Amino acid sequence: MPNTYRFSIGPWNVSDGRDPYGPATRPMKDLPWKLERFAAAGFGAVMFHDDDVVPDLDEKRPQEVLAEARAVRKAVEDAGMIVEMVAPRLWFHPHTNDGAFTSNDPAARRYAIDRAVQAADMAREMGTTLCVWWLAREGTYVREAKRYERALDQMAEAANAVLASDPEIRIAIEPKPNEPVDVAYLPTIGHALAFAHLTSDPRRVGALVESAHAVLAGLDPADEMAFALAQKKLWSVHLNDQNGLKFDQDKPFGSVSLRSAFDQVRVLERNAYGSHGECVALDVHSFRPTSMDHALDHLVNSRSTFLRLVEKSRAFDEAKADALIAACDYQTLDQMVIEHLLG
Ligand code: GLO
Ligand code: MG
Repeated sequence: MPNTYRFSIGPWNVSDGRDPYGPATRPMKDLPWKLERFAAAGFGAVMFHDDDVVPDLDEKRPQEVLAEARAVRKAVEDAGMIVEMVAPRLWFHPHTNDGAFTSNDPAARRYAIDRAVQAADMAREMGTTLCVWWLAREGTYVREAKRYERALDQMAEAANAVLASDPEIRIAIEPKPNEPVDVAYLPTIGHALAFAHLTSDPRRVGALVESAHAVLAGLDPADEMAFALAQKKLWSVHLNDQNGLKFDQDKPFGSVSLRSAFDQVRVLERNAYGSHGECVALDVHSFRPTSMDHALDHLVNSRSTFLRLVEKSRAFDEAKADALIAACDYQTLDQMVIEHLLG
């Protein structure tokens, strides 16, 4: 049976266009506006940061936070979608200036653990067992300011607190090698999956591969996916694209390297990705000059490129490719892939 895919997007993927060098270029829209358009555009799932669900959650009591989370779940489900995951935003609050789980300030570390546990509570309340951890500030600007071994213990302590809070909760680590930190502690899928074994329940600590982050690490996104898939630990993907080693670009899927996008789709297809409920999430951003009339185009276009590449993947002449591989005729194989994508 061919795979069918469920696509997931997040409220932050429709932004007001501000960047570190300039102000908004579009109006900021609220969550109801976004959910209505996500559903109308045919997306099946929504991913959330904890404070996308409940703004100002630090000022609210735990029961209030969960009640608001239930209301957002209802809005998502009423619109015909599901909640894919909840991610604690551990990089905005003053307590996370020096890192969250690995801050040198014990009060800040406590804050980060409490917030990660609360995000897990919210996930359960919203009908998902998946928490995504993009460990934005777990790394260093000044290497001598921290000890890597201690940081690993601190991150494991945080993971253990979340795992202990609910027997079904799972953590998918989204590695990224740099930005905002200079050097991240968990830069690749290999690091993330090895880290899982430092926690109290390695089976419940897996990974999310973001295409752009793999490129920033100098790695092949398809290989990063294959590595996690081989261990049944690819619990989500953030498909997008990235033009070389510079700031994180979150370009539309396939917009830089169609061939790399094809290889990513091919590995997902080959491994029946999605058959255990995993979503194809698109972590893409609009180009800054984009107008409101085109506010969702980067998402719709990325999905359409993905689906076209699924067709390309299914139509790829595997027998012919196998014969070329057996003959070690990689020159012809290379051109066969190019012709297939051009065709
Ligand atoms: C940034 C990340 C970020 C995460 C999101 C979910 O580089 O890709 O967008 O995916 O915060 O945790
Ligand atoms: Mg991402």
